[in-house]
Amino acid sequence: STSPVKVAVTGAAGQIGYSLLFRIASGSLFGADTPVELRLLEITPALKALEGVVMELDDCAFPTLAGVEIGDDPTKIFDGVNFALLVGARPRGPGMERGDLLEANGGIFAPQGKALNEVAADDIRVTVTGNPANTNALIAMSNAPDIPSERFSALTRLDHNRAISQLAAKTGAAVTDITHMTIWGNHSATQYPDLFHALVKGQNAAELINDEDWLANTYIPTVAKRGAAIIDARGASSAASAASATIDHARTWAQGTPEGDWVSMSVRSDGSYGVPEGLISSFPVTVENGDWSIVQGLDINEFSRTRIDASVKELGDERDAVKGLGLI
Ligand code: NAX
Repeated sequence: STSPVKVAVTGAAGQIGYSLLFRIASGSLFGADTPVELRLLEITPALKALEGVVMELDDCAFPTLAGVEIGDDPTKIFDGVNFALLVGARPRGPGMERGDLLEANGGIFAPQGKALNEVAADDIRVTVTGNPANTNALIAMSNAPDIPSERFSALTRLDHNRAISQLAAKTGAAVTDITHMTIWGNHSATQYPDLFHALVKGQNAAELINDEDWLANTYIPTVAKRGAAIIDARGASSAASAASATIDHARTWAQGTPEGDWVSMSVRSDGSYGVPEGLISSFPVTVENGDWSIVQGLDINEFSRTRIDASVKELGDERDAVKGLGLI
């Protein structure tokens, strides 16, 4: 039998955690033949609630769940972990400025980066879901100098999945008919879902729809503001879909992209497509043998250029702000 994959989840007692843990434990991430050990990190006041979640995990009697450890000390919980899903973050409170938000999250992601650097397994792969995800990933990466920077990523797979779903609805296609979707930039309202390279049954999506007004004024805002629409409807932010996207992201990273397609991941820019080197920005990527590469050579038209640049500028501003705060 194979030894268990150790998966750390932070913010494990939160909404996303409540969906994510059961998916991982049931084998959705690594398959039915790979045992997993869960390492769950929470802040001290949430540990009691987390104990309740662990009782429910026990009660599922998942054959793939080899063990669960919980705690509030990242250097203990991250010890030997192969995957870290950093979900717990500080939400923006009333009257909180962006600088306060970045600082509060720096207080979480800088120490977590340091702890991963110290104790994680050599093959550690880190995915940041907690917002502001891209900049939190940048902070964690910058505080983990011994971990190769390509092992850090932020989640834009939920945006990617939303973009596929909205395009499928518009064209009457199945989600499985859609390939080559890309989210560029930041996981924020400035993100840019790109239909100029997406294909619907092999046909170029932008050409098929041939309606720039719909693209600019309906499609892009619907995808980018989907999170807010869900809060309006549900009275709580997206959780099950965010958990599902986190699974998709980590599974793709472990198992690779299908031949002839790509996915969106926020990863460290090497300067591709004019995105300044070092920013954690969303790109089209392929994954092979656990390593991602940014898809090269795509033509970027004027419509796309303006929108990619605007989102990347926001990432640059966030980087400057956390640099100013001494977090990176
Ligand atoms: P919840 O507030 O339900 O849960 C967050 C949990 O994190 C809480 O239990 C809290 O105690 C814990 N936490 C806080 N600080 C911690 C620390 N230092 N160490 C460990 N745990 C800590 O939020 P939830 O709805 O689960 O969302 C979690 C994060 O995901 C938020 O930042 C949210 O904005 C972000 N999202 C990101 C998405 C994406 O696509 N990248 C989409 C969904 C979601 O909005």
